Amino acid sequence: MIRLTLVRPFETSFGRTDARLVPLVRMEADGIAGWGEIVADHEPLFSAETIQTARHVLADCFVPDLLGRTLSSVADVAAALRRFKGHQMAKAGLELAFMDLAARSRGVSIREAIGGTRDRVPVGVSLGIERDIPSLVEQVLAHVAQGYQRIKLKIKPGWDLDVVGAVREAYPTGLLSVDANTAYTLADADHLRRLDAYDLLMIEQPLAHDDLVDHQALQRVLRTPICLDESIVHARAAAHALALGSCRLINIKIGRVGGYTEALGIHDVCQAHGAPVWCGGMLECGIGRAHNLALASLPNFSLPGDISASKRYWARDVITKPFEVAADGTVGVPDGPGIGVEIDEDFLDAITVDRQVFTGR
Ligand code: SMG
Ligand code: MG
Repeated sequence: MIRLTLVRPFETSFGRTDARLVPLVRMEADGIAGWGEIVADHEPLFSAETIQTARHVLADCFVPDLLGRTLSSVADVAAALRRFKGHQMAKAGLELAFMDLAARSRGVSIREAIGGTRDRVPVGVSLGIERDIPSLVEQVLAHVAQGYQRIKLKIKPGWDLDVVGAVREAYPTGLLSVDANTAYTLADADHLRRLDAYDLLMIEQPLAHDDLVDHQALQRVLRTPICLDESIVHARAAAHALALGSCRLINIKIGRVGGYTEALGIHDVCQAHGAPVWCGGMLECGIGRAHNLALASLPNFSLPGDISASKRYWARDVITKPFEVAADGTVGVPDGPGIGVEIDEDFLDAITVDRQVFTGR
């Protein structure tokens, strides 16, 4: 467990983040180590999981189960954990570490291992709720100047139409989207329809985290495409959402869906439906970010991901070469073995607040 402080607080409709306690998973076999990151927060605000629930299910259920097994592929990890309900973020920590370990031991990058086709991926930035509109517009222009290809604004009731209008004025033709993180209900449909005037790429998760039916009703009256985030917890939910017309696109977060197995499944379901996907973010440190880049190298990731430069959140990242956004708004996918990044072990030790070790055999 490491502690990292954000360079600037990040505020969404459900709360404000100043720092992250990040549970990392380091999985070792035959002297090779693989790394994963768990994107749960202190409180169950984005989803029902927390850092403490992740810790509990890993230590008391998942790890003891896995230590008794022979695991040949990440699908074996997913299959072993399938009988345990929920806890996707905790499961993802294990799948990610296993994937890194397995790819490293074969000497290939995760991108190669999963059939990724891009060596650079287009990126956008997610901008939080600010104290006033001019401060947000300043953030928008600063990030556009850094090359980001798409701007996403966090919205909530009272911080929506005027905000989007002002940003549209300052950024008239660029790719712009909004993310409500479940802050509205279907009773707000007429209000949300007014967002159609701003030519948004999408509105992300306007309604409840566990809803597909009200989103279907809302999408019927909205011209702006709905993108589901919180509601898509596995590939079956993605198939249902697309069949119902609850959304037109989906963001994939490996953490939210339990790891690579479901993330790849969602990618394929969306591709079969002709629905684009993009890679979401959970304020990851360099380890989670490297996994996101590998995933986003797949062909149907056709829209810019929430994969910002390390410096967007961290004064110092946990990897030796922080991620940078090039002037063309892309980030390179590491091509070394596994996640392809080197861990800054000294820094990691310095910010480690707790550690638990589990040994098999
Ligand atoms: O990693 O740049 C990032 C964050 C992107 O906005 C982002 N994530 O709902 O998409 C989302 C939010 C969830 C995190 S809120 C703490
Ligand atoms: Mg979102």
